[in-house]
Amino acid sequence: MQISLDLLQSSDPEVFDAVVGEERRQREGLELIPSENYAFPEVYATNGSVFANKYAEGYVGRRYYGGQQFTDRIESLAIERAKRLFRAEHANVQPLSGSPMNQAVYMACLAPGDTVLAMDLSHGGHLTHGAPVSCMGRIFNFVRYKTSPPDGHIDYDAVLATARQVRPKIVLCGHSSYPREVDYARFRAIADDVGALCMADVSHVGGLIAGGALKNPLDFGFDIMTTTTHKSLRGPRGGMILCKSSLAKQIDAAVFPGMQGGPHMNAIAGVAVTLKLAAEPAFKAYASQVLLNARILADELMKHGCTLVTGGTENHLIVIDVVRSFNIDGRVAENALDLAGLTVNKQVIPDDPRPPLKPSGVRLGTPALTTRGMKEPEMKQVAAWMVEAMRAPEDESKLRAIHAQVRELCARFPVPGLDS
Ligand code: DSN
Repeated sequence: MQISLDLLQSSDPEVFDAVVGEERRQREGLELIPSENYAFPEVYATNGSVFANKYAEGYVGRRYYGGQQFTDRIESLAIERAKRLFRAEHANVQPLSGSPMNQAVYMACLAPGDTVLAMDLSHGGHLTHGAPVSCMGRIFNFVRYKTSPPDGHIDYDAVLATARQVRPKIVLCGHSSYPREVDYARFRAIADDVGALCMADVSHVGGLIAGGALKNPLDFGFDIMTTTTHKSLRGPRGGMILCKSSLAKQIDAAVFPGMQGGPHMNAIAGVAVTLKLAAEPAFKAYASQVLLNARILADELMKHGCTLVTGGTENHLIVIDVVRSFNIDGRVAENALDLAGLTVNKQVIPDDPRPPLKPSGVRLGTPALTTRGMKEPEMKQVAAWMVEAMRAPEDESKLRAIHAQVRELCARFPVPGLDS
């Protein structure tokens, strides 16, 4: 089956134009949002495959619709590959994305009103870790731990003290803007101390764990690990829950029929192929290079005078305090960088006095640049461009001149699947 974009162009030119425009934007700009990446080219094939047509409520061998010979085959492949790659006793590959994935864990393991100890959103946690604006934040009692000055790292003694005070049912670690490695042994010990389940949401770093560049919480006896599949892992949009066998039944029941109906089988086919590719030696090299690139980018930014949250990075992401560094807010920085072809996102910093749409920081990372094959020299150049742009956020001609140089760099580093 080979459906070309020509058909879309003739039947819906408006949608076609948006697709082509987005493709150009991704090809001709530097994608620095740390949760974004370029999927493995094989994923475009599975996403657009006939599996998109198929309903498959239920699980392998226990479905509510007929015609499941091939859906069962790909879901089994995805499950077995996930278990092998992450050394997990059980895997559920059906969550549609990160939010339903974490919601299913809460619904499986908690009763309404139960307490979860999780990282504060502005300190690097995530919306689905019980932010008051989220539905889960209204159903369960999320108590938040924070990072501590002066270094901005997690204060594990404080986490233990809070755990002893609030007696959570789940101790949750995992972050979307915390640039440091997590001490999983400490989190496991804290959960044991208060008799809680220990859960890690490694959505951002799932690919780096798969590639062996960062530690795997499951090696430290965690009960549950969740990860999205489309960030550092380079798969289709989706989520995955890995857990101990003792929790398998309740987790599966919470995903289906608890939270979801039909799984997206085209995404599960993409997860299966992604997990095969992520087990290959080339992906190990990729994961290490993501970390090396992030360290170099952070060091260069600091050499140019930038203030970074926690003073650097140990993973793939960096948070710049742009108020301190350039006396501009995160929205101004994001817009200026966008014009220069450098895509980042505005970001709140710990206990940010500013509102979320005009916060004090920007967040960036190296997974997508590394997918294009960029290395140390390119990181130095990117840091220089970023600083130049943020020093002159109103200077449109300078920003456009930077973008012209960005385009030249991009032309030398094709996007797998788009340019080759
Ligand atoms: N939106 C993702 C991120 O940027 O971290 C997580 O939901």
